[in-house]
Amino acid sequence: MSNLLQNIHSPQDLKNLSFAQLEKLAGEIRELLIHTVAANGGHLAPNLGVVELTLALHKMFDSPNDKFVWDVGHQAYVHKILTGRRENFGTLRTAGGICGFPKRCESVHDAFGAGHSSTSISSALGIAIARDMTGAKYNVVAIIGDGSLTGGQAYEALNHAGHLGTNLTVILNDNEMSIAKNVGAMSEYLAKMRTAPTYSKVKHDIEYLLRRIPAIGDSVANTAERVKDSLKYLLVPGVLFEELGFTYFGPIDGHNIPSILEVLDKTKSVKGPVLIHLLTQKGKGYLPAERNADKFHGVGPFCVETGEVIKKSVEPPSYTQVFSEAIIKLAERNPDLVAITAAMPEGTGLKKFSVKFPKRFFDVGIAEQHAVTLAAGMATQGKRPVVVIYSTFLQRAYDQILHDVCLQNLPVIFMLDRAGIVGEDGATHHGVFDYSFLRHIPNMVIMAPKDENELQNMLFTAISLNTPVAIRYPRGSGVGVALKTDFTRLEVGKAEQLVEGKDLVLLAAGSMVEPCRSAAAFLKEKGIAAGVVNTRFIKPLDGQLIRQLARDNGVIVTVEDNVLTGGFGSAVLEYINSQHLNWVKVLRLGLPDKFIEHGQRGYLLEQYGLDAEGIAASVEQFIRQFGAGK
Ligand code: TPP
Repeated sequence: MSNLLQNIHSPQDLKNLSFAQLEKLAGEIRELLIHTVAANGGHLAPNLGVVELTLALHKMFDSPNDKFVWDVGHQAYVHKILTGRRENFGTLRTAGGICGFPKRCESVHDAFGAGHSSTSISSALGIAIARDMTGAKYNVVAIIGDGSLTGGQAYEALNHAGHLGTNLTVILNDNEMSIAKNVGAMSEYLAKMRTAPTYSKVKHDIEYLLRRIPAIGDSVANTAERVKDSLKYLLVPGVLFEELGFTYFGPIDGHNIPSILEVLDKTKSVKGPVLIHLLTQKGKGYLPAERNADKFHGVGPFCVETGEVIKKSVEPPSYTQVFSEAIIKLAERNPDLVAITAAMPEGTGLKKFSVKFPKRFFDVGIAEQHAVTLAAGMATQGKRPVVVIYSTFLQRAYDQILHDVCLQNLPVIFMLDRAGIVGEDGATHHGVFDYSFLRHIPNMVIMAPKDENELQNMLFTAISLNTPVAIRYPRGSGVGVALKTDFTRLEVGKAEQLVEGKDLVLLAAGSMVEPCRSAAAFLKEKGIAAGVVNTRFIKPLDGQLIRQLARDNGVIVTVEDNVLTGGFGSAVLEYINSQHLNWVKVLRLGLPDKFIEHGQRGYLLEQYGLDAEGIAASVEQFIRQFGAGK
């Protein structure tokens, strides 16, 4: 059997393929997707669902002249395969290899970069407006999932596009799933459209009725017309989008290439914005992913035959798992405790909570901003909301944290999972800005645990406080300490001295504590006595201890997996400056002022000198250059 895919080097190579060949090609692409993701991990189910759509888009349009904007961008693998990146596709998500998301610097075919959701319609509209201003002629297509359509920005953009009447195609890829089952009233509306009689059937039935009304006077006919008009609001699919100024096409089978091509062709001549509603199946063509689209949304390496995820050697439970159990225990004691997720019940560890306390659990969709202000509202009424959002996605809700929570000093607890370097998802997903974007907001308390027990104790402590609190913890396993069954309240703003050392002290934040302990051991072998402090509180800092360290050691090394700009080390420097501790020598270790690429987490930490060896090496060099002690 000939292999069609090996001859596809650019979208041009699709132009002469027949429907049958395109269908065969779809099968070959699915094979490549499954085998590559089985080896490297990645977003399998979303990509399996858009194979036909992507083929149709590249056959009908002319990228890079025509522009495709992929929402979130986790489903752009097929697009990458068809746009000159097939041969390199085996490097997907590895350091220096193909990125798992669209990236403008990777290819001219990636019209807009993404990783966070619900931005596609805005950026596509921006491109289309710019096109019209310059008098250029090309098509702009935004592809957005029904999950991403739960994000507010998508509506801001629809609202604006409908108002302007700009030529723009929005493809709604409706698979009824976000990562988990999609939630919300819009999702229910889309479901209604799926089952509602199609527009033509309704129109046909009403026209039939109208024809049968005998000519018994205008009033009956008028009434019938009015009924017809009103019925549209009940039955016609897409009326909501039509009312927003879009021409709606659908729902259409998103796995039928001829149907997609037909509708794309039709829309080319339509003036103003168009919305095409495609129905697809997440995980299509690979049974384990069809059955378990949630698990295969983003998956680690797995066995192709069985669909079983390949387990690494026995690892301690993840921070997420520890949190998942701790919040249940604490919720049993406190009936006011409620938990909120923005479309990530599984990833945040809240699934178990949702089963145990369905009335105290809220999945708001991909709506981080709403999640935060919702929590603020609940907190005014005595509830204790725990908002669990990955560090990177909380960036969205900066003003809500500032204006709705902190300004009113409301006791909302933010659990920032996946903080620090996350690994293969790369620049859009690393949670390396949170110390910087939270630290300067008044009333906020920020903690970072050194291990699993401390995570539990921090949550316990946070619930007892009457202020906003953020607790940030990394992706993956904890350090493997024996889990305590009881909780201890931590003293706010008190650090923990772990190792004494006369030459310098390593002031470590959160997941940097363990590597710092090892670094201190390496340094000891070299004759350098390094102390280690677990800072625990990034805000408020333990000023008393910093003053004492300044007096006793004279060399302070701060270590954080956050950008150095405005991060923990900056906070220590500010404190030292405010206290006029002018003699102290400070070395700040953390991430540089640039976006960190994708690659394995351990590899990236090593690259940026944040593993034990790297920390020890930087300290040794500093001591050689500037001397130890005071
Ligand atoms: N919050 C933001 C702001 N961005 C994100 N990328 C996420 C959360 C995590 N996330 C990635 S994809 C996804 C979520 C919640 C679901 C997207 O669902 P949908 O748009 O329907 O795409 P599908 O995977 O179903 O094709």
